[in-house]
Amino acid sequence: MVTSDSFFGGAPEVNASAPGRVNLLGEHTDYNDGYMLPVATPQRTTVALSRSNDGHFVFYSSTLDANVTFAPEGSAPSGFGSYIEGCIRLVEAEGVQVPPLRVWVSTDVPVGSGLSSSAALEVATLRALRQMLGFELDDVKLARIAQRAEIEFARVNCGIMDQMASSLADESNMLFIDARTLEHRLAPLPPDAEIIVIDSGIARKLAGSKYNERRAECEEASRKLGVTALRDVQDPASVETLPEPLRRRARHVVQENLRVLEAANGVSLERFGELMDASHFSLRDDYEVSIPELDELCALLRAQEGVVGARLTGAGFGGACVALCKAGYAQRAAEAALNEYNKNGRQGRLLIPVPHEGKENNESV
Ligand code: NG1
Repeated sequence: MVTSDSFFGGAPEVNASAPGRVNLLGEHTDYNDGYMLPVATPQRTTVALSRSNDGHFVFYSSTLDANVTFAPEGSAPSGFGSYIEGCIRLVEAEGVQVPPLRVWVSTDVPVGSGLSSSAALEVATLRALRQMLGFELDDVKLARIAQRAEIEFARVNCGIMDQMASSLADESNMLFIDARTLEHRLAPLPPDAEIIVIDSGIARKLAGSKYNERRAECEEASRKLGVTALRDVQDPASVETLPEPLRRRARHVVQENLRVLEAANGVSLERFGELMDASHFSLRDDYEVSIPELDELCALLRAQEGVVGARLTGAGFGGACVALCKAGYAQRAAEAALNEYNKNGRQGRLLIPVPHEGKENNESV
């Protein structure tokens, strides 16, 4: 592994960082122009930059111990370099001259667990570029460019939630986001709340193809209902006229938006938990993006003292579960749920609260 000091031969010109995100409520709503409530993760991605003196772009990821080098007229191969190159090319498209750079990346946001390590990389890269080159870029525009980098360069057809959260959320408040207008505001977590996130250890194999299938179903449901997007459905009962499976897909999105709006206005911890449970059951039964392992993990979390609600978080088909509990209960509840879940050789691991340094993630259980 190459340290930042040895990569740059001293200190870099600039250093910036950005968090991952965990979505508490509002799943599969962003591409339906709807609402969501993510918080920032304590884990962050750091990007350091200096001008390159050999005329080439050189990217190094200390997490992957991987290198990418290309000439200014060339491009990065697919992989972590394409997210960084995407940010650079889109900043150039805004009229900013970007010189060849050396870029050093390091992250403790878990990759592939649904905490948006890609958005953290994009947002940290754009923050570092803004700091080095001194151009004007507000945090919402920054999130939009980060999303375009993901869609156009990493070829992932994502909504705007991840980049908005990484750019604007913090750890102690939820960020209410309206995906259509990009209006956003910080909303306090319910009083005395603590967050648990556990990776199920199941890779999100079908996430890509099924994600696109769900998006297409939502678009078809909107067409049949005569609305621009499911966010525009005024009468929740109107979705009941749709043919299956569109009826259940649309019902999830419409009800999920209502849950977010209720939670964003301030509810008790217990009510927030009920809304999370309802979200999970809707994702499982109506949206059909859960798997038995996520259902089991959520049930185990719900059974622990102090836990008020649990749901899958992210696209589904694997990845992580998020739970909310009373302050002071998170560590014990997470460890007990994980212990039970990991019987029979499963590879679940604690992501939040962040396991103590020096320990393997699941050594604490
Ligand atoms: P995850 O599964 O956390 O990557 C994906 C989308 C989000 C959103 C959620 C479902 C990507 C990169 N992100 O999140 O925009 O649509 O699913 O709510 O695909």
